[in-house]
This record gives sequence, C-alpha cells and structure tokens, in this order.
Amino acid sequence: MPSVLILNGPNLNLLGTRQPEVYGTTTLADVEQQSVLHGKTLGFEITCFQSNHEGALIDQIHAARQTYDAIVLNAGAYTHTSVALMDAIASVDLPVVEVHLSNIHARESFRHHSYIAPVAIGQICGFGLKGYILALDAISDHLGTQ
Ligand code: CA2
Repeated sequence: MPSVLILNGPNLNLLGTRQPEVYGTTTLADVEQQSVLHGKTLGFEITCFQSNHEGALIDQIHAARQTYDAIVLNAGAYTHTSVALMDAIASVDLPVVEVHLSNIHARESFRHHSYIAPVAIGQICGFGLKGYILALDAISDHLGTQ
C-alpha cells in the first residue's frame, strides 16, 4: 500500500482559530481527518505531521525517503523563504505536491514566489482543504503512471 506524508508548516496548527476571511474555518484536525479518509479511498496509508520549526520539517523530509512514496507539503511562510526546504526536497527522490489553502498569487507580492515550486511535481492553491484532496488525487495519478 503506498504511503503518503502530509506535512504542514508554521502556524498551520492555528487554522480555524483566526483570519477566517483568508483561511476559512477549517481546522488542521479537519484537514488531517479528511486527508486520511480520502487517502483510504485511494488505497493510501496517510501520516500527518505539523511543525513550526524549519529543521523539524527538513528532518521529516529526509526520513520520508525510507518510509513514504510521496509528500503533500504546505510549508506555510517557509514556502517564500526557505532555500533549506527546497534543498531537502531536491535531495530526496520523492514526488512532492505543494499545497496552499489560499491563492498565494492573489495576495501580497512576497507570497508570489515559492522556493518549493521548482522541486515539486505541481502546486495547488486557493481551494482550501480541497487542495489537499486534489493533491492526493494528483499523487495517485502520478504514482499510477510511473
Ligand atoms: O495559504 C496557505 O496555505 C499558506 O501556506 C498559509 C501560510 C502563509 O504564510 C502562506 O503564504 C500561504 C500561513 C499559515 C498561517 O495560518 C494561520 C491560520 C489561522 C490563524 C493564523 C495563522
């Protein structure tokens, strides 16, 4: 059974508690539960991890090499700053789908650039929780056609 890591970055543990006009009322627990449920329908084993620490996210990406077949990554604000996360993804030979709840291209200009996009197989943004579901579908197609 293919296994997929859902990795969420800084401040996403606060989802649903503030800024509903930007991120909606969905909580991280909702995102994780729906991802696990949808993963089951695709025959995936899903593991979820969230950290506010760049190094902890990098450690998870390194460890994923031995354990997972793909990663769904919402790197939060590290998306726009972290060469280290980009290098970590480039160093493991795993398909990564970049997800954002909000449409980062319709927001402040500093959110338009992603260090993750060049090392991801694709980027999904602007669809809230549904983005994680779409990412799992994309991974299913990607693994099926490899
Ligand atoms: O849209 C996304 O998913 C983001 O990755 C969310 C990040 C932001 O820095 C990215 O540009 C886009 C921020 C996550 C913060 O989430 C909060 C949610 C509720 C309350 C406070 C923070």
